[in-house]
Amino acid sequence: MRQEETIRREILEQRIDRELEALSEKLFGKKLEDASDEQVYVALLYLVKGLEEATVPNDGDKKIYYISAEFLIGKLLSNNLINLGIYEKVESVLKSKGKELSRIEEIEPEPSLGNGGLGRLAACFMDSIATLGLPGEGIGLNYHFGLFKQVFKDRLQTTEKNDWIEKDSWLNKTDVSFDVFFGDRKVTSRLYDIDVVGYNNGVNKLRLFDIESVDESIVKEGITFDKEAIEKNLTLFLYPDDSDEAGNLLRIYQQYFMVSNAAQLILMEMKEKQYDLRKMYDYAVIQINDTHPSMIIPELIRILVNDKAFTMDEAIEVVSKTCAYTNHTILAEALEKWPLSYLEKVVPQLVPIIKELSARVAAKYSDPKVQIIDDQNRVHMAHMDIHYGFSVNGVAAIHTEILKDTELHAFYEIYPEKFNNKTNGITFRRWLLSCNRELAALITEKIGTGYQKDAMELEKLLAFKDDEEFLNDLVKIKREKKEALVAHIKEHEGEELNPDSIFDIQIKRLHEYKRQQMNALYIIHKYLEIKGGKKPARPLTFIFGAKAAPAYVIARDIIHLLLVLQQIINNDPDVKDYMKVVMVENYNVSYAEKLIPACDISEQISLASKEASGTGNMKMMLNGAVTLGTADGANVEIHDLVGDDNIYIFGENSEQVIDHYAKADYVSRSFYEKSPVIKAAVDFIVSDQALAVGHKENLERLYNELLNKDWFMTLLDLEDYIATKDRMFADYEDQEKWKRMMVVNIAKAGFFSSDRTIAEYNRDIWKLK
Ligand code: CR6
Repeated sequence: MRQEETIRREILEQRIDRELEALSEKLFGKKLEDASDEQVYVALLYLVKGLEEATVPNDGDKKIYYISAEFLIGKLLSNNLINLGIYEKVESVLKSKGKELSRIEEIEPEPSLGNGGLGRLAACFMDSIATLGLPGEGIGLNYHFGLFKQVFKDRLQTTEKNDWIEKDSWLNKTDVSFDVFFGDRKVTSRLYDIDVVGYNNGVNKLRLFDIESVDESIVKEGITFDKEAIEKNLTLFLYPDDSDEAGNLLRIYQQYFMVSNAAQLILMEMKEKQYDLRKMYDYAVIQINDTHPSMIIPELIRILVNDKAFTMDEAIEVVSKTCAYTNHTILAEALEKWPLSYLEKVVPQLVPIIKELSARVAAKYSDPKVQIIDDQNRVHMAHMDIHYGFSVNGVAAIHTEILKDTELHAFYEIYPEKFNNKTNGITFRRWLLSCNRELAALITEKIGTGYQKDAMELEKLLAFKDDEEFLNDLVKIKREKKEALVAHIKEHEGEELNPDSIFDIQIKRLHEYKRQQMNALYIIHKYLEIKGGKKPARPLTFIFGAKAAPAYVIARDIIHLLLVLQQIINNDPDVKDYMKVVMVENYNVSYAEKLIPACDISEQISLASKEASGTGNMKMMLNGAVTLGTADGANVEIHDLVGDDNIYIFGENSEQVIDHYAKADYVSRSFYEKSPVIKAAVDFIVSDQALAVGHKENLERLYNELLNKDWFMTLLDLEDYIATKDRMFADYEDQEKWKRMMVVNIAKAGFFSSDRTIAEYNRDIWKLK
């Protein structure tokens, strides 16, 4: 089989040239060399799709269905060329026709099907499931405008629709269509598939449901639209604004649409294969990614009881043995609790089932903490998942421990056997082989290609820790990547950066717990120091990328502050040669692919206990950045792997933080009053200088929030953060030391391959052949 595969691929490689010519002729009536870059892109799209179709699908008796509201897949062309093993060949064929593959890659629009880490994780998992040859599918929705596109106006975040679907795209329209019934209406779905090709292995599918009646034209200014026109708006946006009831209902409509289609698809496939529904768990495992797909549980139970002659007991047993739940956060706000009255409006058919599930729990356990329906008639989706699924996993070691000891402790007491940890991972295909081809080539030159299949082999790099030539090559590549980023930022943001400066990068969703505001206070502190005559040893560049949820006011205020600082600092003749600040517009996967290889210092500074895992931390480490972080999420595991000498950990730990919450003894104002450094930085937010550039309303609100509330304890760790970051900048000047830290970080990153994560999911939860 494998040999056959290799021969087939070789023949295909020889034919790429001819096939591309033929496609160009057929599609555009032109020779490839005369085609425009846009046309070459389309020809490549069809070439790759044809090759994927010819690849053997992963098959087996049991299949994993990974249901998720988000799949942040990023652009697919270069990734798929790499996974098919034909990137170099295509590149050289194009070169011979005067075409540049890297320019053509830019033409592809980025699918806007996700929001942050959870969605990108789902995409990395799709890659690893296919690569490990496991039969599996992702199931989600085909949002036409996805998450919003971020546009800065007057130093404020504004939102526009992100129009990503083109006539020629990776989406394949299928003939699968289902009826989905809501209480008061019915919609008809249409399934679109995207092929997910593994690295030198079989293909799986990402299955995205849409509605036939969707109407893009109802979106008016920005991202506003009639939230009640479900037949038209259902698949327009990911996470529509939920600040009013209509928005909440729309989210429930979307979630039910997703799980109703998923259930029908799974049952259809089981029927086709003539599987015994009473042994559903032998053929299917459903991974519920966060709580958005939780209604799959009552929906499957409903179908089994109503249409398949199961008793309630039988249906509950079969479904509970099929479904597993992943928790991605301990933040209460992110754990969904739907008012029963909303569910009655949207999915009345599920309400009796949910009530029955809840009653069974109530009959057995009196603890209010474990109830599904609480005393305010809200349905706790995660609680339903835990009672009626067979596995509950956290996404990093410390996160799972916090779930067991604190957040979900009452559940852990009942079901200790259900709890397990699966530390997140990233696909090295996209986050090394594709985004940093030069580094991948250097690694291959030293240790061969084995690490591409077994990431733990990266440890072999440790043998080159004192190899001057290797260290210098490493630094050279970092420098080239910084130059490339400088050019990109110049073109897209209009800011001029210095590639000789230290690149300190914080890229992730904007949230107070992630503490971009603490980084901003550091920047103010540094600015004031330079104004006072204290120059840094080397210029510093602070780069941010982040979108704020449109309804999250303080998060938008923090973006405003960052843009105000960018304006002030980058235009101050006393300072701009020593430091610069850039907040990039519309941060997304494609931008991440440019930022991560150029990063020197990886900012992972969440309030300890709050970041379930983080995955950007892993991507930056793999690309030779050194982490500046709190003992939170996967930072803890990075620390364990690289040791004290190759990471900078600061701030209070999760036990101390959890203790502050328990005792309610954190008072931000006392930190402000105690420390002149903190006071000066915080006061700057509402100084005349800041107000001359920014908006009073936003800056004052943020200032007051920091002084009077500061729920995520920014000021708690600020002094330690400043001291640690300063020490890090000083250590950067010892380049012999820094280069070795880079090597250790790359060499120890193997553990964070999503191939390892998926192998663990399969070993402990899915148990596929
Ligand atoms: N925001 C966590 O916060 C984790 C990812 C993926 C998050 C983050 O620490 O790495 O999930 N949680 O597990 C949620 O989305 C609820 C995230 O992306």
